[in-house]
Amino acid sequence: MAIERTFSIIKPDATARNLTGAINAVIEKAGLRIIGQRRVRWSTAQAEKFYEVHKARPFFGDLVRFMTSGPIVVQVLEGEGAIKKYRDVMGVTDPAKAETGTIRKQFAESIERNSVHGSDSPENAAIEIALNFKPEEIVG
Ligand code: 3AN
Repeated sequence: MAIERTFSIIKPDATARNLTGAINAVIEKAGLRIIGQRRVRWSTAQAEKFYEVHKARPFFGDLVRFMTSGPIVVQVLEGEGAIKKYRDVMGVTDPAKAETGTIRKQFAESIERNSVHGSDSPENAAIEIALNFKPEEIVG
């Protein structure tokens, strides 16, 4: 398995509950390295662009409102098979179905307020990283 980079977001439900450090501890314990990190607040336009693929879904409006409701922490994570590894560490979308020890099982409030995002493919990881980070902000 090759060294990969993936894009992560610590979502507003998690920053509101002061969980950035606790989530980063799970990430680092899993062997993923945080090589880029910035706390930001997205505009509606930024959230709509990021979640463009979900535009037709019934939850799109609520998702954009939620993702712009407070600060988020955007991250670049690096490690062996980082994309799948981080998806495993996050747990599935619905925290009620997530496995013990995953970030979503431990911290998520609901299917929408599910604490973290992680890229689902190498193509999307590259797109999402480029959308959120300048090359010089990533220090591997
Ligand atoms: P994941 O984040 O696990 O890859 P996606 O890409 O299917 O899940 O969904 C993107 C985001 O949209 C989720 N993280 C969640 O916040 C929200 N979402 C997904 N499905 C639902 C749903 N059925 N109801 C409300 N929000 C949802």
